[in-house]
Amino acid sequence: MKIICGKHTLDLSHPVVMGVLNTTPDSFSDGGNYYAGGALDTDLALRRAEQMVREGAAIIDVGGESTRPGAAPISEQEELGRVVPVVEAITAELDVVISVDTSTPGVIRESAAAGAGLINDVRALERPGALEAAVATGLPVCLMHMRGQPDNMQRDPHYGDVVAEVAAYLRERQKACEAAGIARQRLIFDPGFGFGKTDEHNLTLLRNLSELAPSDIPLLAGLSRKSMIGRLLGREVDQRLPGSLALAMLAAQRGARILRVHDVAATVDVLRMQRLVDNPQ
Ligand code: 9MG
Repeated sequence: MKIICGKHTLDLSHPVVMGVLNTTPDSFSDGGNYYAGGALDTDLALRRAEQMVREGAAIIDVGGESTRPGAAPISEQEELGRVVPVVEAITAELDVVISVDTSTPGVIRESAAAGAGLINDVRALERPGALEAAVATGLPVCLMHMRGQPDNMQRDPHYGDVVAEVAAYLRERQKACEAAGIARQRLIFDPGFGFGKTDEHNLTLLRNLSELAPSDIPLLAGLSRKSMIGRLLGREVDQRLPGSLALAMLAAQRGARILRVHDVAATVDVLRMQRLVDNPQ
């Protein structure tokens, strides 16, 4: 299974790691890391991207708008200023697929022009103009399921059958994308762990991950350091590595082809061990 991301071809015959690079001042686990004197320092962000590539990340996911529960939206100008300079710097310096975590049409367009190879949209291209912007770039898109919006999504989420409802939503967004001109071969599905879901919803989705996408559409799973781990194990954000690694491996065993993580080196080791066990030479 391969996916063409601009000038790169991503081989998904085995699970790969997407390293998180949040250029927000306020993300839940790595917010503010690339700020100096109150301003975004592109060089600090580039150094972190470089480190993640050295550690084995196949994709760097650059995001300028926080999507943690309770986060408030920001203006397009603000988001452009947090994302595009970092995409330009990585494009100039590193040979890696750059994914842009955005729902904003202008950010989709300008990031693609700056060298991004993948659009990662937690709103599955539902923001007005996002679908058209994504079509125009020709890039692949990760369609994620979210119930509600970041500022209200964790207020008592309900489902009749969470697996069926998430799968149906992703299928419906697939059809909208195909009708607009984004081929099936350019789509990635993501159940959106923690986005309008209780811990039990998240666990049920993980148990049934392989049911959420047809076999030719790759699945992305983002579980790293999420608050579910904090609640289930009683761990603060900086104590969630073991829980994150266990969930990454469980997701890979259930069919995830892309793991979105903060701790790249450790996750790459876990996936390498899994591959050695599951694919004896
Ligand atoms: C931006 N972002 C935060 N969590 C995420 C997740 O679980 N999946 C995707 N695709 N993006 C996410």
